[in-house]
Amino acid sequence: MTGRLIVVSNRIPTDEVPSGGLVVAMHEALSDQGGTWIGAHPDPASEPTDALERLPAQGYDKRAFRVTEEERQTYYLGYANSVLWPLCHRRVDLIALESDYAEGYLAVNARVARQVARLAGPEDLIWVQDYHFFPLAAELRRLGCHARIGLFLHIPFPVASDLAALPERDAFPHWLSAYDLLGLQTQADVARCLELFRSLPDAEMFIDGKVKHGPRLFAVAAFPIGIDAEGMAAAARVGGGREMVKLAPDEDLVIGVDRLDYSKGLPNRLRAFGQVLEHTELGARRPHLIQIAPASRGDVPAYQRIRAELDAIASEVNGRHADLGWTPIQYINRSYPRETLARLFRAARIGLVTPLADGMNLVAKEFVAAQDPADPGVLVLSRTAGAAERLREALLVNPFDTDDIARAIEAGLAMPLEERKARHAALRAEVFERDIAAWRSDYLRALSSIAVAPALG
Ligand code: GDG
Repeated sequence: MTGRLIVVSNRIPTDEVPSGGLVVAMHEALSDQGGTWIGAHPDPASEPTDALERLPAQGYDKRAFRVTEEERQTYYLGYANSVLWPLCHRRVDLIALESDYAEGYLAVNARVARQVARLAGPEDLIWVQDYHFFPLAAELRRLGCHARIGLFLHIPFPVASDLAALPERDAFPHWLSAYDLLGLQTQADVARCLELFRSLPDAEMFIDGKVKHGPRLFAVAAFPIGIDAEGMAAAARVGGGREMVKLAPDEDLVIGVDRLDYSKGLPNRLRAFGQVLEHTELGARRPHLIQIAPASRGDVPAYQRIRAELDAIASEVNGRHADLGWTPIQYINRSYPRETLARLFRAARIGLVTPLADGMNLVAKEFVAAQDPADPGVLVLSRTAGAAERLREALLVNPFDTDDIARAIEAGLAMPLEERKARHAALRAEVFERDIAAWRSDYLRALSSIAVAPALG
């Protein structure tokens, strides 16, 4: 690969040892080949500044930009998480349109572009992460940057008709086509992206999958993100998960782990579990749900509402079904070390992953990697999660249909060992083969194979 790698992501680990799937992948890529990682400093700046601050890192260069408190409200909580996030997750009803959101988003992108442009040479590869930076490449091109620039979108590509709700709908395709490579999670995302460009009079599709839009030619492809499967399996093998949560011998653990987000389908999941309890015969093995849901984006009103809704459903189900010495749902709003999650996954009979919409969903893959192949648990997975495109041997459910989820939980609890092993073996092969290292090298190979070429005239 020629040129240096420059990664831009909103989140950047400020400590030397990174954790979390994406952060580990970026760290490994940069440790292998050197380069620079640019991300937002967790502390606000008193006023906007073009200077980047160096962060401690070994083997590569890590730099942070700061946003002001006002920009955190407009760029991050506002445009990124109250406009683009609901748009891409098919919740246009939750889009909050405030006049200063787009202004803040564009201002931060323009500033980060100036910072990146100062560092990037024409041979470098610029790898931009996620919806916080849709307009970054367009800003870089305006500054005369001809380097190869790729975007990887971690969340679903928006449905073309939903884009009508975006005030910047006309600019959106131009933001995208300023990239050389648009990496999406699934084939379904690629289809949605092509549908958008097909509807534009100034776009043309080529047989090799490239798209010409105005003067720009770019590629669109799926790169399903993976996990550090070996690492998860090793952490899970420590075992002792049942003891950790003091399960009674007649209890089967059902586990859910999600950021507390309205896209994750948590209300229907808890209701479906309540329905299962209605059908559980006295004296039978009892399912016990541990739902870990660390709060996120708590300053956004839609997140405050989902939190209140979940509190109410969990206490209603528990109030109805709890007994002396038994609480069926343990609903927890804090986060745990990855090692703890790994042991809980392995102890669980069922992993519940039922988002209404999700780019991929790493928890589904982590649950599979953590299982004991000789006695594996069952993955219940939304058809609407990106992960379902390739994890076909999970029990696939419609996350809008609580009866369907309840039936899958019951089927999972009753599933014979041989069927569990067969399904798990197929899922495991997929998760280990397409792990996070494969994702990174596939993407970077595709980006670096694009010829360095200025716009078609
Ligand atoms: C976005 C897209 C896409 C959760 N609670 C704890 C904890 N986690 C970890 C999980 C998992 C990660 O956070 C969450 O990843 P997901 O993929 O499930 O979801 P998003 O955060 O929405 O991620 C998604 C992803 O980007 C990558 O492209 O798959 O579709 O929405 O790794 O295990 N980790 C720890 N403690 C917790 O309590 N340590």
